Amino acid sequence: FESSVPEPLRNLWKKFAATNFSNKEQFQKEVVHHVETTLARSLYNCDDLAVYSGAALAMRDKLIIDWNKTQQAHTLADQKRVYYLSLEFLMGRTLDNALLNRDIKGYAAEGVSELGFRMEDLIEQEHDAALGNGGLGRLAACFLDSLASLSYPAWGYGLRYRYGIFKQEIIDGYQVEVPDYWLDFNPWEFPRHDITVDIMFYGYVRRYTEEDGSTVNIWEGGEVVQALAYDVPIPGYGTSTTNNLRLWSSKPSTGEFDFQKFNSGDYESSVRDQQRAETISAVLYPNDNIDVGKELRLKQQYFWVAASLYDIVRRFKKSHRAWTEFPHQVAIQLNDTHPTLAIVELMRILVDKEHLDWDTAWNIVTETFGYTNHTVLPEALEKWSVPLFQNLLPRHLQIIYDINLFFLQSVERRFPKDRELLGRVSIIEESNPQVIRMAYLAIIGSKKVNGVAELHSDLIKTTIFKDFVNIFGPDKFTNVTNGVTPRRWLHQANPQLSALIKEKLGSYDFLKDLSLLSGLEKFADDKTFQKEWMDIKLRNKQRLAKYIKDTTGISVNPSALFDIQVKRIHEYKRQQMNIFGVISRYLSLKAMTKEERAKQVPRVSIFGGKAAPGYWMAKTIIRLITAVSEVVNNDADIGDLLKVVFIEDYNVSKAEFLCPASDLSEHISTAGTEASGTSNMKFVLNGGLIIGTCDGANIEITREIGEERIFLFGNLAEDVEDLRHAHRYGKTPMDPSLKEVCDEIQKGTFGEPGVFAGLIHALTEGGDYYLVSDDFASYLSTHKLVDEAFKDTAAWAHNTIVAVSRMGFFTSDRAINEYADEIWNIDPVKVD
Ligand code: Z2T
Repeated sequence: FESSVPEPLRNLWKKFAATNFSNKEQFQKEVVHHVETTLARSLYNCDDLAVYSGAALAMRDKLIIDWNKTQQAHTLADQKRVYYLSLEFLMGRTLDNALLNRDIKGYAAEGVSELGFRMEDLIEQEHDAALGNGGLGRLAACFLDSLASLSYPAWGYGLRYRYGIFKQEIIDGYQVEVPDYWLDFNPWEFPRHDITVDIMFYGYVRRYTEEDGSTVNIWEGGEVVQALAYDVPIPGYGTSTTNNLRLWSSKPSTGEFDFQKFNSGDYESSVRDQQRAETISAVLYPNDNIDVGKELRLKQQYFWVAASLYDIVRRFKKSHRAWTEFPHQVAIQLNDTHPTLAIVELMRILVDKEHLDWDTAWNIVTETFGYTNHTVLPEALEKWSVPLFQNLLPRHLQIIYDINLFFLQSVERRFPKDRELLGRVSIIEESNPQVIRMAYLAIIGSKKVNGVAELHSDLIKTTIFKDFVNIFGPDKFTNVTNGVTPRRWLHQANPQLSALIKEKLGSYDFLKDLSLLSGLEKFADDKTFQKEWMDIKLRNKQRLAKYIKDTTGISVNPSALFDIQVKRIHEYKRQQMNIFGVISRYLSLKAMTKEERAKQVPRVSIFGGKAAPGYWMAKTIIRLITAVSEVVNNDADIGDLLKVVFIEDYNVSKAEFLCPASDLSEHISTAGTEASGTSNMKFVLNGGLIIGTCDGANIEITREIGEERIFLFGNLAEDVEDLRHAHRYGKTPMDPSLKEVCDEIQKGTFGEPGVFAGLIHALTEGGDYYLVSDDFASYLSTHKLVDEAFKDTAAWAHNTIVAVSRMGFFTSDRAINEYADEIWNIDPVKVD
C-alpha cells in the first residue's frame, strides 16, 4: 500500500487503530458517548430520537471500520469489481438491518433497554431512505445486500437526491404530495469532500487535425457543475464485507462560483448560479414505469454517469494496466436505460481523452457493460429528443451518430436485402423531432442484455428487441429472475417467523442459503407447528389491525381474511379491477339474507401505493378506493364482513409490517405487462398466498410452490393482442358483473359519479386496454375459491408452510450469483 505516513511511524497508527464495541457494555458506552458529545445532549435531555441517533452513530462507527477493512482487502486482491449503476436505491431504514446483519441486535436491544429505552421505538425514529419509486429501486437495494453478503467486490453508484419519493397524504380521499426532505439527520452517509468531479454541460465541439493527420474532438465551453461524493456503507450478513454505495450530490464548481459577481455586489445572481447547480440532485423524478423526457432528468443522468465513470476509470488507472485489460477489472451493470449514457461517455474518455482508436475503444466498451431491461411498456421506454440532447451534450450526440453508423453498416453488410431492417433498428427514430432510442443504444453497447423473469425475458426477445436477437444471435439475451433479500424480508420484517423456522431447521443458515427452507416441508402437517405458524400470522395481523385503528380509525377483525394489494398505482397493475371486485362483493353481500351473510368469510381489503403526481387515472383509482371505503365501512348491514382500507404513504418500512400480515396478496397485472414483480415473493415468503395472473415472476412462483397453492386466473399474455383488437372493433360486450359495478358507480353510490367517469370511459370507449372486463369473471370466481379455501384452516396452514419451504429460489443471493457467473465474471473476495 502507498501511504503518506513513513514506514517507521506507522506503528503508532496501528497502536491507536480504531476499535469498536463487541459487547453490550461497550455498545452502551458508545451510545452514551455520542449522545453526550456528538449530539450535545444528556441524560436529563434525552428522548427516543436522541438515543436512536446515538445508537445509529455507534453502529456507523462499527460499519466504517469494516468498510475500511473491506476496501483494503479489495484493493489488495486486485480482482474484477462490479459497478451497479442505478438512478434509484430504495434502501428503507438502516439501523435495524445493520444490527441484524452484524448479528448484534440481541445485546444492542438489551443495552438500550437498560438505558431506559425500547429498541422498537428507536428503530421507528429513523426516516426511510426513499431514493426510489418502486420495484426497480428496491431491487437495487436487495442486490446491494446480496453482493455484500456474498462478499463480492461491488459498488453501487447513484444520486444523492435532497428529496426522495414524495410523502403521500390522503386529504378528503385524494392523494396530496408533500416533499420528503430526509437529510436533516442522516448518520449513514459520509461526505467525501476530497472526492469531487467537475461535470460539463452544453458548450460546443472543437475539431482540429493533429500533426500526424488524425482528427481530435474537444468538447469545451460549457457550464460546469461539481459532483461531490457521499458514501453509504453496505454491511453484508454473516461476513465483515462492507461494500460502498456512492451517491453524488451537485454543487457549484469552485472555479465556477463567480467571486467576481459576488464581490462586485451581484450577490443575488451568484446565489442563483449556486441554486442552478444544486437543482441537479435536488429531486427524484416520481414516475414508475413512465418516461417524461424532461431536460433536467437528462442532466441528472449525465451528471451521475460522468462522475461515476470518472471515479471508476481513476480507480482502474491506479493499477497501471493496459486499457485492453479494462473489461477484466471492471463490469458495469446498467439498471434499465437510465445510465445508458455511460456507454457513450466511456467512448468519449477512451477516444477523445486517452486517444485510443475507435475499434479498440468500442471493443473495451462492449465487453464492459451489461444492460437489464425492466419493462416492455412503450410509455416507459426512454427516448430523448435529438435537439434537446444536441444542445446539452453535443459531443455525445456525435458519438451516438458514429456508433449508429458503424452498427447500421454492419447490419447492412449482413442483411443486404432487408431495407426496412435498418430503419427499425436505428438508434435514431425518424420522428418529428427525431429521438434517440436509449434501449437500442444500451443493447448495441452491451455484452449481455437480460430481462427480470422468464416470461419477460422471452417477451423482450420476441417483441421489442426481436430484430436485435436476429442481428446479435440469441446468446446475447438472457434471463435473471429477480429475487429479494431474506435478511430484510424475512428475518427483519418477521422476526417471529424467522425464529420459528430456525427452531425447526436448527440454525439461521437458511438466511445465507435460502434453499434450506426446503427442510420445513416435512413439518407441513404437524399440528403443533401449524398452530405456532398460524399464531404468528395472527399476531402480525393484530399488529396491522392496531396500526389501521390508530391511523384511520377503522376497526378490522384480525381473524378476517386480510387481502392486500400494495404497490405503485398503475392501470396495468389493475388496482381498479381489485376495487371493482370489492364493489361487486359489497353488492352481493347487500343482496343476501341475514342467514346467507352469516356463512360468508369476513374480509379486509387493504390497498396502498403512490400515484405519479401527473398520472390522473392513477389518482382517480385512489379516489375510488377511498370513496368505496367510506361507504362500505359505515354500512351497518355489512359489519365485519367487508372492510376497505387505504394505507397512506406506502413505503419500504410499511411493506415490512404489511407483508407478514397478509393471508392473500394481489398481483393481478394484465398478462405480459409486469416484468417480474418482487412483492409477490415477499408475501409468499412470509406465509401468505397469492391471487394473480400468469405474469412476471408469478409464473415461476407457481412452478416452484405448486399450482394448488396459488390462485391464478385470467387470460394469458399470448391472447392479449387479439383481445385488445376485439375491443377496438367493438366486439366485446362488457362482463355483466362489471356492468353492475359500473352502474352502481354511475348511480352515485360512491359519491358524485362524474369523478369516476374517466375510469368507466377507459373500460368502454377507451377500448379496455388492460382487459379488466375480459378477466373480471374469472377474477371474481377465483376470489370465491379463496374464500372456500380459507375456511379450511389446516389446509391453509399446510399450503402456506409448503409454499414457504419452496421459496428458496427467490432470494436475491441466487440472482446475484447468476449475474456474477453469467454476466459479470467476478469472484468473491475474502475480507476476514
Ligand atoms: C420499475 O419499478 C420497474 C420497471 C421500470 O421500467 C421502471 C420502474 Cl421505476 C423502466 C419494475 C417493474 O415494473 C417490476 O415488474 C419489476 O419487478 C421491477 O422493476 C424490478 O425488476
